[in-house]
Amino acid sequence: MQKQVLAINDLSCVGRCSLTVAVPILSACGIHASALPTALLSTHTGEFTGYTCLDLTGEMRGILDHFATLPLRFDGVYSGFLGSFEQIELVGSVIERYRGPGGLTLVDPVMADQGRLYATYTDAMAAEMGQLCRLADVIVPNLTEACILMDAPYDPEPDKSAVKRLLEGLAARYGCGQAIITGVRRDGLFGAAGFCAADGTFSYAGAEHLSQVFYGTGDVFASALMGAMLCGKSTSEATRIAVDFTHDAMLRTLKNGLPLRYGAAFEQALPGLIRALGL
Ligand code: PXL
Repeated sequence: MQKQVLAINDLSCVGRCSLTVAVPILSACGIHASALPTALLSTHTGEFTGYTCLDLTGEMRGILDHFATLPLRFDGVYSGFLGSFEQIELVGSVIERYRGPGGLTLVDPVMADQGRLYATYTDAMAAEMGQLCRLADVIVPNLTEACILMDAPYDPEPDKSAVKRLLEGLAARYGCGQAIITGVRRDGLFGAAGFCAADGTFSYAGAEHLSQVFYGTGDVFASALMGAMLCGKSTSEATRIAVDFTHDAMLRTLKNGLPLRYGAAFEQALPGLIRALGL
């Protein structure tokens, strides 16, 4: 039967990130994608000024009340950027309400990068994000977020054993079956390191490091990872597929001379993702 996923993220009208990335990528994976928008912005917040932003926490409650009247079943819930403490709590209740046996909950604890919490994030919100991670089957923090979640000092280039310790620590502390840390360098490559608690395996998938700053690539990666996992791929297979897809999207953006602030041109990389999934 076709799988159905609820993607909880903001809707930035212009600039590929959050919902404008999650919905098409999940659809390409053959999944019925539904959306719960957390905020409506004219653009994403990187490299744009003067953008509009409407918080939708109140509307989310109304949407969820309506959902409660429908015979809805989600095989997966995927959450990304959340704007307030209250919203993180609300997403926790959505996950508890909708996660079913055999379902997959993926939490991307978007809250920090480059060793620092984002300006909109308080320590209380970061702690609440930790609570949300406890409800997840899969978490995909970047290296900064992984260190915050583990109360560990930030090290931008941890060695192999430090990454393993972080991964095992995350899975143990937050009770997640799978932890994948993004933005990990290894042997001159840039990619993601994963741990699957069920079989105790570690994996790494990297690609050539691109020095340019892209926006929304974390969302491209997490969406493809979610799609691949729902298609039955293991932690290591799904991580490899998502890294290759994200890298392909970034390369296409550069090759076509497209402005980076509008995000990575993942659209023409979708056929490759579909092939990698064997669909
Ligand atoms: O994850 C990327 C992203 C999502 N949502 C908003 C953003 C960004 C990146 O800048 O600004 C609103």
